[in-house]
Amino acid sequence: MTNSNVTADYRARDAAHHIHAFSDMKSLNAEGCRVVVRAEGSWIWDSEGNRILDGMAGLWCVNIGHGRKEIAEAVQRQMGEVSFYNTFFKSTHPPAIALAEKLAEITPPQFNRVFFVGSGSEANDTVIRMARHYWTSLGKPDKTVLIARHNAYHGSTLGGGSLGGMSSIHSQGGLPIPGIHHIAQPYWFGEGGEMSPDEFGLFAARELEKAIDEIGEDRIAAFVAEPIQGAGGVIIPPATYWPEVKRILAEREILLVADEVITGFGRTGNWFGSETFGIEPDLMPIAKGLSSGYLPIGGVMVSDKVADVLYTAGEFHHGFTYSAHPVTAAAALENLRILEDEKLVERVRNDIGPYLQSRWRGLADHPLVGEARMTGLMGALELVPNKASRTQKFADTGKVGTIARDISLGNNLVMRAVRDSLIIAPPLTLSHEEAEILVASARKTLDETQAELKRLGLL
Ligand code: PXG
Repeated sequence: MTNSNVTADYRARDAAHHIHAFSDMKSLNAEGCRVVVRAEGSWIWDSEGNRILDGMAGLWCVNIGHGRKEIAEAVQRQMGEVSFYNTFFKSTHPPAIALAEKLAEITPPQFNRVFFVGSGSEANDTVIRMARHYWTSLGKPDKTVLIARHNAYHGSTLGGGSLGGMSSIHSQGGLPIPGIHHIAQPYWFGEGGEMSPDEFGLFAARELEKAIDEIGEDRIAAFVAEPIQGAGGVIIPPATYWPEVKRILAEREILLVADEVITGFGRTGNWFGSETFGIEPDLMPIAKGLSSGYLPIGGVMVSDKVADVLYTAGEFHHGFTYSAHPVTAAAALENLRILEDEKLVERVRNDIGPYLQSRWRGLADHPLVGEARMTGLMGALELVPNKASRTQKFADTGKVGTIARDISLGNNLVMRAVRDSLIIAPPLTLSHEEAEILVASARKTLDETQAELKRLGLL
């Protein structure tokens, strides 16, 4: 069969039976989707034979790059020993023990215990139940409210989708669940108005203080936030934001939950985004980079403060069949070995991080770019109709972002569109040469997008 026949066959079968995540199936099937048939290092190949630079590391997760044989071998070894056993009924197994021990070693010092789950959404659902259970165990059952932020992403289960601040998710299936309160996000470029970034950082942090005062500290269980919002558009808070949140919480009895599902495992140039921003969370959901996406595994890191209470509170009626699944744990352990042995976190901090950041920020000179920002290896380009104005936006938000994203794919670079911004979060193994290709393709994409917008009368 020719490439196009192969693709047509795949597409027809996919269209007939497969409901995709976060997709309008009618329009997806009309258009036909990309069939990814191979992946190696920073690259994916589609069924048409295109070789495409994976600027999104799969879905913010393939930190060690695609196709590492060592993970396959570790998985095969574990399959041959114990392919599955549960951790519910007074049982454990060597990979769960070793991974929990390793996580205690590499996470910040307050974390010595982990609750395993299968995904970031499950981690955040676990956080909701665990934070409330913690306060109940301390004799404060009224502390149930979780404060999170508009435009946050914490998953798409009932709990994770409720904690997240995406109105599109809330509009379906009866979300949010009760007891979740959303406050402003620290998105200076989009919402900072006339304030300087530092002024806006303080303003956004003090929205937390205001909410606590309104709701009452005696009713609040936790503040939940991504150190940098990922799916919300790589929103890097102004330098004043996290120190002010820290001050506000230091004066109050409220748990801090740092959702490290994207920012964990080297993405920001430290093992965890909490370290990059100097925060000390009480609970820390993790997933994605824990196994570099090779197999689905996540967890909640539980600080000594919380664990010491939970351990006196009897049974926590919570868990999943695949909590600490031995094969996923073996994959995660091997992934952590690679991150450590190849010094990939240090590489993001001292080498490829600063290298790509300087090239990426160079794109700010393009007429379409209002801001080019990046921390570690997660970055965004804000596309605007008029560079001179931060407040002027394209009509019909999202249209220009989607046009640019599609042009980027045509240029063999995966970028993700969020509203009218373009996002990247490449593998931490990205080479300097690949960084140059990435930035050159992004610039070409900007040029072609500009021409297309003019053609469509949108510029
Ligand atoms: N927390 C954060 C911070 C995330 O980014 C989750 C929780 C949920 O993880 P699971 O494993 O349940 O998907 C995420 C996931 C996107 C996109 O389009 C981002 C995520 C997932 C799917 C799509 O940017 N992040």
